[in-house]
Amino acid sequence: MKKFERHLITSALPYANGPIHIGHLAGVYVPSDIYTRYLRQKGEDVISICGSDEHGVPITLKARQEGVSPQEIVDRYHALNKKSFERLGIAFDMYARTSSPVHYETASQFFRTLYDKGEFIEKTTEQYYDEEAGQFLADRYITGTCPHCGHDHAYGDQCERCGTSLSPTDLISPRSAISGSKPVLKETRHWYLPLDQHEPFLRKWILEDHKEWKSNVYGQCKSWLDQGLQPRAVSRDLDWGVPVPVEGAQGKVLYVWFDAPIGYISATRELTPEWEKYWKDPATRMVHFIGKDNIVFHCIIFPVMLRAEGSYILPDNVPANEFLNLEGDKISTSRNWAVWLHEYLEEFPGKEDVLRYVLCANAPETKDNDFTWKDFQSRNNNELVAVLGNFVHRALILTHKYFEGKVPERKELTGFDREVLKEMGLIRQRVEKSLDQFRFREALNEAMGMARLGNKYLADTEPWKVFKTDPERVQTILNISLQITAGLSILLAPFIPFTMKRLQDFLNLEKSSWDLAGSDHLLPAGHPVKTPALLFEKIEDAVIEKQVSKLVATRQANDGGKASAVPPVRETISYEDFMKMDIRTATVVEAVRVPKTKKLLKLTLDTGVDRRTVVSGIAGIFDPARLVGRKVCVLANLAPRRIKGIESKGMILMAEDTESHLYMISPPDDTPNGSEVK
Ligand code: B3M
Ligand code: ZN
Repeated sequence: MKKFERHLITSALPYANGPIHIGHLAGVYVPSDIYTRYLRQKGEDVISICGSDEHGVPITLKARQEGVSPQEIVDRYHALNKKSFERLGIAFDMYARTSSPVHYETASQFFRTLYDKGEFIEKTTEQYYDEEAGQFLADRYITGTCPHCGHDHAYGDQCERCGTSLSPTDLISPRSAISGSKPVLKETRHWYLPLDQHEPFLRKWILEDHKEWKSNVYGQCKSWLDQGLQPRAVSRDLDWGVPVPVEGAQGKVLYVWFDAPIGYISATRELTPEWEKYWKDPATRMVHFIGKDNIVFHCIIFPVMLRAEGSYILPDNVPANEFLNLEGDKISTSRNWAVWLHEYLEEFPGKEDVLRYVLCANAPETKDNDFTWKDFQSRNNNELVAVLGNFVHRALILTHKYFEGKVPERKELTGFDREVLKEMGLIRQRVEKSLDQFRFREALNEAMGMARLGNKYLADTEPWKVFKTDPERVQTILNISLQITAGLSILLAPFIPFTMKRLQDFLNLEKSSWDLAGSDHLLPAGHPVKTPALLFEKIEDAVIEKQVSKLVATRQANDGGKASAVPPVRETISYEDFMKMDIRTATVVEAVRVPKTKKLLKLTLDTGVDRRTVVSGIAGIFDPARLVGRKVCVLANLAPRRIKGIESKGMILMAEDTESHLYMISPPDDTPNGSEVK
């Protein structure tokens, strides 16, 4: 690693439209906190920045749903989330908010600088407008059918099923999320950041200079760059946000993704008058912790903004995680499918570290992962209680039993002793190496290796048997065991800080800087240690069953709501309208994945009329090999579209249930290709 003088750690600013759940924690906040604590323990100059993202459509939509003002929503969730983070020991130096005056000033100034430098282009385009609500429909204010996969509830900025990023005019049969009405197109003027002009710089900066970025991050950037960047609007017609600081821009605010990352800067300004040294000195190392859905904003758009401004540094790394699921299903705020942090803190008092531990041990670092309550219980009982807690307890209790609670002197060492002492140093190095590469699960596992080592050492040396015949030998054994205990209290402190603080208190350990962790002389002979209490307690089945039944109830409530959630029949159309659709039966003759996409398949169809290519967003549910030979229905006269550079002619018909599960509409196998469906 290059030598930097200081570190600026940022964690994605959560929208203040709902509480924090385990998905947020595992993806962003637990790893960023571990990393920050690690650097602090190493004595580095580091600040950790976060805060509430209080603008954007998610906030105003939530306010509308509840019939309250956006301010009321952000006040509520800012307070709740700030407190919850603190209680989980997520030690931000600043938890700011993007509604603060400092932020308004910083964001306006930033926009103004880019504007004055001529970094924007201005464009008038037609955008959807809700005449009933008297409002333009940006981003999530508009929903409709995804042109790529046919998903019925795609948003104006993204289809959550196939992951494609969209603009509102891509949507088929768009609807206003406010009134449900059909929007009209109306002209409006906006400022755009010409990302395309920065492409050569980005290609070099990311693809050549940052090959060390995590492969999920690097890969996503490469695919964006390979597709070619477009100018991106940085303003919106909304009344909630930072006003565009330009004359004649009434009713326009900065796009939330323009102002939110500037929130990192304003939060630093609120923290320290020396904020500029963290943002403008190339000796600062900036690291953004985010979830995978935020990669493009932190790796492409924000760096372009910073560079266009001219006086700021760029991030050195952007360790993004994948998503955490809950009991096999995608975490969802609207379906209440989550473990909420504030509820956990109430229901599991004193078990903050258990959650931190489990979320790190099972973090979705390289792929999506699943949280289950069973796994939570077994990690607590089999790892924290049985391995870590048990070892520490035995070492301290035996010290009290045989040596009045004082660290005994180390006598002659055996070969095994020497090996164990050497291994301690190696473990520290391995933990450090993993942390430096943002491999937190691996680091935690390595650190727990020190507890496993301790347990093995005690089991093999059996001091409780040896004491009768050779008390001197037991002095050495317990001395070494206590050194391991002290080492653990340092190595595990970034991961489970509350418990390791208790342990350091039992040990009367005063110095706990990182570099001491592998040392075999942390506790001198004669040093007193306290009588320990248990570090962790077993979690009984009943506790877990209660949590599981809560989720079962949620699932039932969601399923019960299914009947009413079936969308109402759309407006009446004429027979002629229907007959405009030319739906044919066809056979899939070839199916391959579209490279660099997760959901898209390129299908070759025999339609009886021709052979044609259709791109369909069904790779998530169908194995391409098993599609070949299958009969399908295809909307054959749909205007062709280019998807990922492939011309797609038509759409495969699928049925979709209220949970967005897809079912293929398959005619019987003996239906001749080219038959008309009517
Ligand atoms: N609030 C989006 C999100 O929570 C957003 C992050 C902003 S970071 C500058 O996914
Ligand atoms: Zn889609």
